[in-house]
Amino acid sequence: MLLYLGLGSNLGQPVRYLAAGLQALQTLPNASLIAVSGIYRTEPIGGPKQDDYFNLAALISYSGTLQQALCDCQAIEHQNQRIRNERWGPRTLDIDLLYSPHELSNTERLEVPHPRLTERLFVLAPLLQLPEADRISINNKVLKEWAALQDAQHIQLTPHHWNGADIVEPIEI
Ligand code: PH2
Ligand code: MG
Ligand code: MG
Repeated sequence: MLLYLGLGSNLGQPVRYLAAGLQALQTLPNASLIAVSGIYRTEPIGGPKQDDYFNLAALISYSGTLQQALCDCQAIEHQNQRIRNERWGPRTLDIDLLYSPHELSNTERLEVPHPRLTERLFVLAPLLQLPEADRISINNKVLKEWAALQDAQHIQLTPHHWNGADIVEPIEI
């Protein structure tokens, strides 16, 4: 199945954690990384006062169920010193299952589409850079329409990008 993921980090060296997350996804035997968005620096939404986040979205092809994908993503979070404490608190690495074209989950442990996907510009902006994402419709609105409804949430595209193996900054010459 195709699966859109949202990655976020705001502790330690966030860009390094995002890169480690993508590298771990690449290494999963039952997943392949199809596309990675740009990397955004974003104002924290919810939770305590905390540092800015770095967010990106990725599209993977996954052979398994959504529940298995959740287990795989949580294992990667765990390998990256993710400690679960306060809701919406700071974290080294968060990997959220955002959307899958043919799959739904509505259990207490896992909701796909992600229940807050339509409210968060830090998710919508990177997601909209991925293949076919402009065709995703949730509650009768396409993602661009949801993005237009957001209050100004401060987000900024960084010069960092995924080069297929790592997140790098362009070198000025
Ligand atoms: N994640 C949260 C809570 N708030 N804010 C930003 N900007 N980016 C996030 O990834 C984020 C957040 C909980 O997962
Ligand atoms: Mg999250
Ligand atoms: Mg999460």
